[in-house]
Amino acid sequence: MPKAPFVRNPSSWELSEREVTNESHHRNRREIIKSLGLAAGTSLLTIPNAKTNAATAGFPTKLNKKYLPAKGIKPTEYKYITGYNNFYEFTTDKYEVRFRANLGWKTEPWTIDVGGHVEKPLKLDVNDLVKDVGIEQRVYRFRCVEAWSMVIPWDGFQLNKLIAKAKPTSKAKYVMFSTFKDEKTALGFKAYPNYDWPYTEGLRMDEAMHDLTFLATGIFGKPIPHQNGAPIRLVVPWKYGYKSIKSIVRIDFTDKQPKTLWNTAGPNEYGFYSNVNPEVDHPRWSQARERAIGSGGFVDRIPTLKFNGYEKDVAHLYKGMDLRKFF
Ligand SMILES: Nc1nc2c(c(=O)[nH]1)N[C@H]1C(S)=C(S)[C@@H](COP(=O)(O)O)O[C@H]1N2
Ligand SMILES: [Mo]
Repeated sequence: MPKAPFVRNPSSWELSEREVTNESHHRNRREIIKSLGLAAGTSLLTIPNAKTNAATAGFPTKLNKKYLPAKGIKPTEYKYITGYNNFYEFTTDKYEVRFRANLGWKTEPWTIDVGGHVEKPLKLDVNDLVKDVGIEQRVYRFRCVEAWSMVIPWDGFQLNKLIAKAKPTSKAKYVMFSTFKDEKTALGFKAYPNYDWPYTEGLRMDEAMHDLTFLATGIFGKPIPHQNGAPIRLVVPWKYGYKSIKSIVRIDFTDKQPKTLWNTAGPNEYGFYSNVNPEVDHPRWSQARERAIGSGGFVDRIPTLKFNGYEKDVAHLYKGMDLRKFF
Protein backbone atom coordinates (compact mmCIF):
# COMPACT_ATOMS: atom_id res chain seq x y z
CA MET A 1 0.00 0.00 0.00
CA PRO A 2 1.34 3.44 -0.81
CA LYS A 3 2.03 5.47 2.25
CA ALA A 4 0.06 8.68 2.34
CA PRO A 5 2.43 11.63 2.49
CA PHE A 6 0.91 13.25 5.56
CA VAL A 7 -0.47 10.88 8.07
CA ARG A 8 -1.14 11.07 11.75
CA ASN A 9 1.10 9.05 13.96
CA PRO A 10 -0.60 5.93 15.31
CA SER A 11 2.03 5.49 17.99
CA SER A 12 0.21 8.12 20.02
CA TRP A 13 -2.40 5.50 20.97
CA GLU A 14 0.26 3.67 22.86
CA LEU A 15 0.84 6.49 25.34
CA SER A 16 -0.16 5.39 28.79
CA GLU A 17 -3.33 6.70 30.33
CA ARG A 18 -1.30 8.01 33.26
CA GLU A 19 -0.11 10.75 30.97
CA VAL A 20 -3.69 11.78 30.37
CA THR A 21 -4.36 12.27 34.06
CA ASN A 22 -1.47 14.54 34.84
CA GLU A 23 -1.49 17.62 37.04
CA SER A 24 -1.99 20.03 34.15
CA HIS A 25 -5.53 18.77 33.68
CA HIS A 26 -6.39 19.84 37.18
CA ARG A 27 -4.86 23.22 36.61
CA ASN A 28 -6.84 23.50 33.42
CA ARG A 29 -10.04 22.64 35.25
CA ARG A 30 -9.37 25.28 37.88
CA GLU A 31 -8.67 27.79 35.16
CA ILE A 32 -11.96 26.99 33.50
CA ILE A 33 -13.85 27.47 36.77
CA LYS A 34 -12.02 30.74 37.33
CA SER A 35 -12.69 32.00 33.83
CA LEU A 36 -16.39 31.34 34.29
CA GLY A 37 -16.36 33.37 37.48
CA LEU A 38 -17.42 30.44 39.60
CA ALA A 39 -16.16 29.56 43.05
CA ALA A 40 -13.81 26.62 43.28
CA GLY A 41 -15.74 23.45 43.94
CA THR A 42 -18.79 24.62 42.02
CA SER A 43 -20.33 21.82 40.02
CA LEU A 44 -19.34 22.03 36.38
CA LEU A 45 -22.37 20.14 35.20
CA THR A 46 -24.60 23.18 35.12
CA ILE A 47 -23.45 26.75 34.92
CA PRO A 48 -25.49 29.85 35.52
CA ASN A 49 -26.32 32.02 32.55
CA ALA A 50 -23.88 34.68 33.67
CA LYS A 51 -22.88 35.83 30.20
CA THR A 52 -24.86 35.49 27.04
CA ASN A 53 -22.40 34.36 24.44
CA ALA A 54 -22.14 31.55 21.96
CA ALA A 55 -20.99 29.20 24.63
CA THR A 56 -23.46 29.91 27.38
CA ALA A 57 -26.59 31.00 25.52
CA GLY A 58 -28.56 27.79 25.86
CA PHE A 59 -27.24 26.20 29.03
CA PRO A 60 -28.08 24.15 30.95
CA THR A 61 -29.61 21.72 28.48
CA LYS A 62 -31.83 18.67 28.75
CA LEU A 63 -30.72 15.18 27.82
CA ASN A 64 -32.52 13.73 24.81
CA LYS A 65 -32.97 10.09 25.82
CA LYS A 66 -33.99 8.96 22.36
CA TYR A 67 -30.37 8.87 21.23
CA LEU A 68 -28.61 7.18 24.14
CA PRO A 69 -25.99 4.55 23.35
CA ALA A 70 -26.63 0.98 24.50
CA LYS A 71 -27.34 0.35 28.19
CA GLY A 72 -24.28 0.25 30.40
CA ILE A 73 -22.18 2.53 28.18
CA LYS A 74 -21.04 5.44 30.33
CA PRO A 75 -19.71 8.79 29.19
CA THR A 76 -15.96 9.25 29.10
CA GLU A 77 -14.61 11.50 31.85
CA TYR A 78 -14.53 15.20 31.03
CA LYS A 79 -10.79 15.42 31.57
CA TYR A 80 -10.14 12.85 28.83
CA ILE A 81 -12.64 14.34 26.41
CA THR A 82 -11.00 17.74 26.78
CA GLY A 83 -7.41 16.60 27.30
CA TYR A 84 -6.76 14.23 24.40
CA ASN A 85 -7.65 15.97 21.15
CA ASN A 86 -7.04 16.11 17.44
CA PHE A 87 -6.99 19.69 16.19
CA TYR A 88 -4.21 19.95 13.62
CA GLU A 89 -4.64 23.69 13.14
CA PHE A 90 -2.88 23.97 16.52
CA THR A 91 -0.68 20.91 16.77
CA THR A 92 -0.64 17.20 15.99
CA ASP A 93 0.21 16.51 19.65
CA LYS A 94 -3.02 15.38 21.29
CA TYR A 95 -1.93 16.46 24.77
CA GLU A 96 -0.65 19.86 23.68
CA VAL A 97 -3.83 20.93 21.89
CA ARG A 98 -5.63 22.12 25.00
CA PHE A 99 -2.79 24.54 25.75
CA ARG A 100 -2.16 25.80 22.24
CA ALA A 101 -5.85 26.40 21.57
CA ASN A 102 -6.11 28.58 24.67
CA LEU A 103 -3.38 31.13 23.99
CA GLY A 104 -5.56 34.08 23.07
CA TRP A 105 -7.64 32.53 20.32
CA LYS A 106 -10.97 34.42 20.28
CA THR A 107 -14.13 32.43 19.55
CA GLU A 108 -16.54 35.19 20.48
CA PRO A 109 -18.21 36.75 18.56
CA TRP A 110 -18.42 34.04 15.89
CA THR A 111 -20.35 33.96 12.65
CA ILE A 112 -21.00 31.21 10.12
CA ASP A 113 -21.39 32.14 6.45
CA VAL A 114 -23.90 29.96 4.66
CA GLY A 115 -23.86 29.97 0.87
CA GLY A 116 -23.73 27.99 -2.35
CA HIS A 117 -27.03 26.61 -3.66
CA VAL A 118 -29.35 28.39 -1.22
CA GLU A 119 -32.27 30.73 -1.77
CA LYS A 120 -30.38 33.50 0.01
CA PRO A 121 -26.86 33.45 1.54
CA LEU A 122 -26.87 33.91 5.31
CA LYS A 123 -24.52 35.22 7.95
CA LEU A 124 -25.41 33.55 11.23
CA ASP A 125 -24.23 34.73 14.60
CA VAL A 126 -23.73 31.65 16.75
CA ASN A 127 -25.30 33.36 19.82
CA ASP A 128 -28.46 34.15 17.89
CA LEU A 129 -28.57 30.75 16.26
CA VAL A 130 -28.38 28.92 19.58
CA LYS A 131 -31.06 31.15 21.11
CA ASP A 132 -33.23 30.63 18.08
CA VAL A 133 -33.08 26.85 17.64
CA GLY A 134 -32.50 25.85 21.28
CA ILE A 135 -30.10 23.19 22.44
CA GLU A 136 -30.33 19.73 23.92
CA GLN A 137 -27.89 17.08 25.10
CA ARG A 138 -27.00 13.91 23.15
CA VAL A 139 -24.72 11.18 24.41
CA TYR A 140 -22.94 9.77 21.36
CA ARG A 141 -20.26 7.20 20.76
CA PHE A 142 -17.24 8.74 19.06
CA ARG A 143 -14.76 6.63 17.07
CA CYS A 144 -11.52 8.05 15.64
CA VAL A 145 -9.99 6.39 12.58
CA GLU A 146 -6.88 5.87 14.73
CA ALA A 147 -8.83 3.20 16.66
CA TRP A 148 -9.57 5.00 19.92
CA SER A 149 -13.03 5.92 21.08
CA MET A 150 -14.93 7.91 23.66
CA VAL A 151 -18.56 8.40 24.69
CA ILE A 152 -19.33 12.11 24.67
CA PRO A 153 -22.30 14.05 26.06
CA TRP A 154 -22.63 16.84 23.50
CA ASP A 155 -24.91 19.86 23.79
CA GLY A 156 -26.18 21.36 20.57
CA PHE A 157 -28.84 20.96 17.91
CA GLN A 158 -29.60 18.95 14.80
CA LEU A 159 -27.86 20.24 11.67
CA ASN A 160 -31.17 19.94 9.81
CA LYS A 161 -32.48 22.88 11.88
CA LEU A 162 -29.80 25.09 10.34
CA ILE A 163 -30.44 23.61 6.90
CA ALA A 164 -34.12 24.53 7.22
CA LYS A 165 -33.10 28.16 7.79
CA ALA A 166 -30.67 28.12 4.86
CA LYS A 167 -33.33 26.87 2.40
CA PRO A 168 -31.08 24.99 -0.04
CA THR A 169 -32.32 24.81 -3.64
CA SER A 170 -32.91 21.58 -5.58
CA LYS A 171 -29.36 21.87 -6.93
CA ALA A 172 -27.94 21.21 -3.46
CA LYS A 173 -26.73 17.60 -3.28
CA TYR A 174 -23.95 17.94 -0.71
CA VAL A 175 -22.97 20.16 2.21
CA MET A 176 -19.41 21.40 2.59
CA PHE A 177 -18.01 22.70 5.90
CA SER A 178 -14.90 24.80 6.46
CA THR A 179 -12.86 25.68 9.55
CA PHE A 180 -11.17 29.06 10.14
CA LYS A 181 -7.78 29.71 8.61
CA ASP A 182 -6.01 32.35 10.64
CA GLU A 183 -2.25 31.90 10.65
CA LYS A 184 -1.83 34.30 13.56
CA THR A 185 -4.04 32.26 15.88
CA ALA A 186 -2.85 28.76 15.17
CA LEU A 187 0.61 27.46 14.34
CA GLY A 188 -0.45 24.37 12.42
CA PHE A 189 -1.02 26.14 9.10
CA LYS A 190 2.68 26.99 8.86
CA ALA A 191 3.94 23.94 10.73
CA TYR A 192 2.12 21.53 8.39
CA PRO A 193 2.01 23.37 5.07
CA ASN A 194 1.31 20.21 3.07
CA TYR A 195 -2.24 19.93 4.30
CA ASP A 196 -4.82 21.52 2.07
CA TRP A 197 -5.95 24.21 4.56
CA PRO A 198 -8.49 25.28 5.57
CA TYR A 199 -9.79 22.01 7.03
CA THR A 200 -12.86 21.06 5.02
CA GLU A 201 -15.37 18.25 5.31
CA GLY A 202 -18.55 17.23 3.56
CA LEU A 203 -21.71 15.19 3.77
CA ARG A 204 -24.27 14.04 1.24
CA MET A 205 -27.53 15.93 1.66
CA ASP A 206 -29.43 12.97 3.14
CA GLU A 207 -26.63 12.37 5.65
CA ALA A 208 -26.69 16.04 6.61
CA MET A 209 -30.48 15.94 7.06
CA HIS A 210 -30.39 12.86 9.32
CA ASP A 211 -31.60 13.47 12.87
CA LEU A 212 -28.37 12.06 14.34
CA THR A 213 -26.23 14.67 12.57
CA PHE A 214 -25.50 17.29 15.18
CA LEU A 215 -23.88 20.69 15.64
CA ALA A 216 -22.28 20.80 19.08
CA THR A 217 -21.82 23.94 21.16
CA GLY A 218 -21.19 22.25 24.48
CA ILE A 219 -19.88 19.20 26.30
CA PHE A 220 -21.26 17.90 29.62
CA GLY A 221 -23.66 20.84 29.84
CA LYS A 222 -21.05 23.55 29.58
CA PRO A 223 -19.45 25.58 26.80
CA ILE A 224 -17.43 23.58 24.34
CA PRO A 225 -13.74 24.13 25.10
CA HIS A 226 -11.51 25.60 22.40
CA GLN A 227 -9.65 22.31 21.98
CA ASN A 228 -12.89 20.49 21.14
CA GLY A 229 -13.85 22.93 18.40
CA ALA A 230 -15.33 26.05 19.99
CA PRO A 231 -17.78 27.55 19.54
CA ILE A 232 -19.51 25.17 17.14
CA ARG A 233 -18.50 21.89 15.51
CA LEU A 234 -20.07 19.05 13.60
CA VAL A 235 -20.70 15.62 15.15
CA VAL A 236 -21.55 12.67 12.89
CA PRO A 237 -21.50 9.68 15.26
CA TRP A 238 -21.57 6.85 12.68
CA LYS A 239 -18.51 8.17 10.83
CA TYR A 240 -14.83 8.31 11.74
CA GLY A 241 -13.96 11.29 13.93
CA TYR A 242 -12.28 13.36 11.23
CA LYS A 243 -15.66 13.94 9.56
CA SER A 244 -16.71 15.85 12.70
CA ILE A 245 -15.13 19.14 11.68
CA LYS A 246 -14.38 21.72 14.38
CA SER A 247 -14.84 25.49 14.68
CA ILE A 248 -16.94 25.92 11.55
CA VAL A 249 -16.88 29.30 9.76
CA ARG A 250 -18.51 28.38 6.42
CA ILE A 251 -21.22 26.03 5.20
CA ASP A 252 -21.79 25.69 1.45
CA PHE A 253 -24.43 23.70 -0.39
CA THR A 254 -22.88 22.17 -3.51
CA ASP A 255 -23.97 20.09 -6.48
CA LYS A 256 -20.73 18.08 -6.50
CA GLN A 257 -19.06 15.98 -3.82
CA PRO A 258 -16.86 18.48 -1.97
CA LYS A 259 -13.17 17.94 -1.42
CA THR A 260 -12.13 17.21 2.13
CA LEU A 261 -8.77 17.76 3.80
CA TRP A 262 -8.22 14.11 4.73
CA ASN A 263 -9.39 12.67 1.44
CA THR A 264 -7.03 15.05 -0.37
CA ALA A 265 -4.13 14.15 1.95
CA GLY A 266 -4.58 10.38 1.65
CA PRO A 267 -7.22 9.24 -0.84
CA ASN A 268 -6.37 5.57 -0.23
CA GLU A 269 -6.65 5.94 3.52
CA TYR A 270 -9.46 8.42 4.15
CA GLY A 271 -12.60 8.16 2.04
CA PHE A 272 -15.35 10.69 1.62
CA TYR A 273 -17.96 8.51 3.35
CA SER A 274 -15.74 7.22 6.17
CA ASN A 275 -18.50 5.20 7.81
CA VAL A 276 -17.14 3.26 10.78
CA ASN A 277 -16.69 -0.29 9.54
CA PRO A 278 -14.80 -3.01 11.43
CA GLU A 279 -14.69 -5.09 8.23
CA VAL A 280 -12.69 -2.59 6.22
CA ASP A 281 -9.20 -2.11 7.62
CA HIS A 282 -7.19 1.04 7.25
CA PRO A 283 -4.31 0.16 4.90
CA ARG A 284 -1.89 0.42 7.81
CA TRP A 285 -3.89 -0.96 10.75
CA SER A 286 -6.96 -2.98 11.68
CA GLN A 287 -10.30 -1.33 12.35
CA ALA A 288 -11.77 -4.42 14.04
CA ARG A 289 -11.24 -3.17 17.59
CA GLU A 290 -10.81 0.10 19.42
CA ARG A 291 -9.33 1.51 22.63
CA ALA A 292 -12.34 2.73 24.57
CA ILE A 293 -11.26 5.67 26.69
CA GLY A 294 -13.61 5.55 29.64
CA SER A 295 -13.43 6.82 33.17
CA GLY A 296 -10.78 6.55 35.82
CA GLY A 297 -8.09 5.94 33.24
CA PHE A 298 -9.93 2.86 32.03
CA VAL A 299 -8.85 1.88 28.57
CA ASP A 300 -10.14 -1.31 27.05
CA ARG A 301 -9.91 -2.96 23.66
CA ILE A 302 -13.49 -3.53 22.57
CA PRO A 303 -14.90 -4.65 19.22
CA THR A 304 -15.72 -1.85 16.81
CA LEU A 305 -19.35 -1.82 15.68
CA LYS A 306 -20.65 -1.31 12.17
CA PHE A 307 -21.62 2.33 11.72
CA ASN A 308 -20.24 2.75 15.24
CA GLY A 309 -23.39 1.19 16.70
CA TYR A 310 -25.84 3.28 14.64
CA GLU A 311 -26.46 0.69 11.93
CA LYS A 312 -30.22 0.55 12.55
CA ASP A 313 -30.46 4.31 12.15
CA VAL A 314 -28.30 4.87 9.08
CA ALA A 315 -27.70 1.68 7.07
CA HIS A 316 -30.61 2.55 4.76
CA LEU A 317 -28.71 5.61 3.52
CA TYR A 318 -26.18 3.34 1.81
CA LYS A 319 -28.44 0.70 0.29
CA GLY A 320 -26.95 -0.63 -2.94
CA MET A 321 -23.57 0.99 -2.33
CA ASP A 322 -20.49 -1.18 -2.09
CA LEU A 323 -19.21 -0.07 1.32
CA ARG A 324 -15.77 -1.46 0.55
CA LYS A 325 -15.45 0.71 -2.49
CA PHE A 326 -17.04 3.82 -1.04
CA PHE A 327 -15.06 3.75 2.18
N1 LIG B 1 -10.89 21.69 12.07
C1 LIG B 1 -10.57 20.46 12.51
N2 LIG B 1 -11.54 19.60 12.81
C2 LIG B 1 -11.24 18.35 13.25
C3 LIG B 1 -9.88 17.93 13.36
C4 LIG B 1 -8.87 18.87 13.04
O1 LIG B 1 -7.65 18.60 13.11
N3 LIG B 1 -9.25 20.14 12.62
N4 LIG B 1 -9.58 16.64 13.76
C5 LIG B 1 -10.64 15.63 13.55
C6 LIG B 1 -10.33 14.37 14.17
S1 LIG B 1 -9.17 13.39 13.40
C7 LIG B 1 -10.97 13.91 15.28
S2 LIG B 1 -10.72 12.35 15.90
C8 LIG B 1 -11.91 14.80 16.01
C9 LIG B 1 -11.43 14.93 17.46
O2 LIG B 1 -12.37 15.63 18.23
P1 LIG B 1 -12.09 15.84 19.77
O3 LIG B 1 -10.71 16.41 19.91
O4 LIG B 1 -13.16 16.77 20.24
O5 LIG B 1 -12.18 14.48 20.40
O6 LIG B 1 -12.01 16.10 15.45
C10 LIG B 1 -11.99 16.13 14.04
N5 LIG B 1 -12.23 17.49 13.59
MO1 LIG C 1 -9.52 11.24 14.23
